[in-house]
Amino acid sequence: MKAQMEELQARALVRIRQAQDEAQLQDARVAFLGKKGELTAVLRGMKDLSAAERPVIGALANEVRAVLEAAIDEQRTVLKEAKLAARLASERIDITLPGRRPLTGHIHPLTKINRRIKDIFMKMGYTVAEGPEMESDFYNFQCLNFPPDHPARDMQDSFYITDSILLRTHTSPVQARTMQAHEPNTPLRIIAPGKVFRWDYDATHSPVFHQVEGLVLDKGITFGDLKGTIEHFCREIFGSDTQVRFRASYFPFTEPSAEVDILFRKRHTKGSTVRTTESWLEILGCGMVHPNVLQLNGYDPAEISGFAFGMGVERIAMLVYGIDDLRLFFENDLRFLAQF
Ligand code: 2NM
Repeated sequence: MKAQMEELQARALVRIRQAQDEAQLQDARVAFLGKKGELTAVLRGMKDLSAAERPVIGALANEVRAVLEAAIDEQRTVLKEAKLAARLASERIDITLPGRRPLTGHIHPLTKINRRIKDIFMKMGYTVAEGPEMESDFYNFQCLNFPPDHPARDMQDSFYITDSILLRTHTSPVQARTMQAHEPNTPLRIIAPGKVFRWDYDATHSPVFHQVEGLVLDKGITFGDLKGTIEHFCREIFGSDTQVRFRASYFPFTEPSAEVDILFRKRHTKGSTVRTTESWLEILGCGMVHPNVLQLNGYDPAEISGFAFGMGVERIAMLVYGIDDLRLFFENDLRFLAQF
């Protein structure tokens, strides 16, 4: 009987120490110490023993039970520690890895150029004027000396809401509104930045684009003031060595009118050779405000003269950043936008 118990204890200890998890440990406990377990069966058989043997075997059985229970507790501790160690190893954080840079937004290239244009004129004493993006035929064309048959008034070229209401095709109506809102003959120095709308879509035209127009009115304003202002602007935005050229042109609201070109240097790299080519590129239109426009908006052309100009922000941005397709500004592809 003693030998049988020793053999039982040895087998039970092996099984307990081989348990890989709590379930296997419970199975081992049930197999040996449970109601139908092996040790329990041995204890049940004690009734057949002699009175002399019974206390000896009883004590031995209790000893075996205590040994097995201690072994089960010990194995449970071993399993718990192994589980924790595995978790710590798998969840270890490498604090020497570089951090992940958060994706921060930034200013859109068109907004940047728009702000630079505004800053240049604000430093020259201009104030910013704003007005509606949906305009009447009156403010968009009539007050600006556009004849009834001008192509911009065509349904094919502009976005009409009704026969007499359209999306503004330039920001000039803001200038007309500003003139009409002031006392007649009040000196003005304003720029009108904003969205404008024309029926056109290709690599260099968008149906929605941005303009900055300017207007200066005072006694004795001359074409020389216009030239100086525009040359200063070009050198601020394109660089101090920029060459500027005025070409005679025509606009309904100015007389005389001019288009302004800058000499643009473009770098070409072909293999290892670098060449620069120069070409004149048109960047804005301007002129002396037409006497009819002054009169239509409450100014006396005998007393007040002035100049006006207008430019496309996308066009300037394309030149400054060397971009050949303006649709990139509106597609919101981060691979493009992140470069500015
Ligand atoms: C341009 C070209 C020439 C212009 C004229 C006026 C106003 F309101 F005074 F008549 N504002 N802007 C003007 C003149 C705009 O854009 C190419």
